[in-house]
Amino acid sequence: MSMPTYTCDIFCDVIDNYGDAGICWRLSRDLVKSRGWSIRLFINNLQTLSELVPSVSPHLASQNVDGIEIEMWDHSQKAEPSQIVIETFGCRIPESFEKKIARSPLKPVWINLEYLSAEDWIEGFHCLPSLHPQLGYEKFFFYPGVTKRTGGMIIENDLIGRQKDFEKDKEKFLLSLNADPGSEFNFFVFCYPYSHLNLLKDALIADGRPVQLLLAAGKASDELEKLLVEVSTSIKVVRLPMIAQSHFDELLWSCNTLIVRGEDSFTRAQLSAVPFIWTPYAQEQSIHLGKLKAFCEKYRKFEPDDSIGNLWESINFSWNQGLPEFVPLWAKWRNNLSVLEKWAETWRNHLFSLQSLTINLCNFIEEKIKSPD
Ligand code: TRH
Repeated sequence: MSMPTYTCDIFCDVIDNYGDAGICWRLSRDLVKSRGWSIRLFINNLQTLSELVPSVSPHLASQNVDGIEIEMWDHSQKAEPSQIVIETFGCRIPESFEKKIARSPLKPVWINLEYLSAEDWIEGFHCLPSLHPQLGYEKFFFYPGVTKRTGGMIIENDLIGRQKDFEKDKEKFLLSLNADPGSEFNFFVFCYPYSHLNLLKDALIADGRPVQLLLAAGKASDELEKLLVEVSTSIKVVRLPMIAQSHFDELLWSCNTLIVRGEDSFTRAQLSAVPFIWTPYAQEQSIHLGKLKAFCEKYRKFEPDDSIGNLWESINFSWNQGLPEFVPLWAKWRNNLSVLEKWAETWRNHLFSLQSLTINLCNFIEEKIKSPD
């Protein structure tokens, strides 16, 4: 049965870092690839997008890459809305465009795609409409999440097949990064410059087992590398270039443990089934720790052994709060890697049972198109 295809505008306001552009691009790609939708991406920072997608030019205000029409944000002033308009992460789309949505003969379905959270309250808000105060037009909130009553996460159809196929290319991939393919423990680190890097250094030294650190491009890795310069030879440091987003999963699949951050690398870590430690984006009043706690509660339901659950929880909190327990916990983490791997796999199966956010979002939108009220 062929699926209906639609035209769709996605608005991306890059606030900082890579997550906003990263998620908008991932969604755009998946809607084109799996649904054949025509996507027009309005974005206000081509530089950031071009770092994730090297075939994007940071200088071309209009361009088509991988079947996606990319337009500078301001071009929306002269554009008419598509059948579907997705604003991301509560970015306020230009008022003139909002007015055009309300007037459009296409009666666009207007979605606000929110940030991922494991907090319970999002279930109550997922798919709820909100009426624009002046225009009286409905916008629907769509929440990515980790439970059945949320939108789930973007899971590409070919993800598992790609991961299986990658096994045979792993050695070549690691060599291409100047990493040793024979290393017994590959540890990917992607965190923030304000992360507690000294603790990580102390933990690696105290543990003493050989480790190959694959350090993501960026300032945090510059700092960590400096800290590790005169440290024992059991720690091999590999500085990575910015890897194209299309190969980011391969990097994760090459590792035994990951430190990831924000939203998109956090979701990809979960989908890789490689044990991970999460660095949520720091927010005022420690809101991010509440998000970590909420995730932890959901995640722990999939691990029957409380001592392993405690290990995950305490290593994540000590990492994010800069507590010295992180150091002995790291050794414990390595000792329990196979159990952590099994747990990560069980969790991934759970995420698959929620279906891809792309499917859930498309089903929701198609329903709205069929029966608008
Ligand atoms: O860059 P981030 O910290 O983004 C964050 C979060 O989205 C956060 O929720 C938001 O509020 C804040 O930005 C403004 O982390 P995140 O979400 O993991 O995004 C990183 C993206 O970069 C992701 O798509 C993976 C990609 N990436 C690569 O493609 N190659 C690389 O080499 C690296 C290091 C990252």
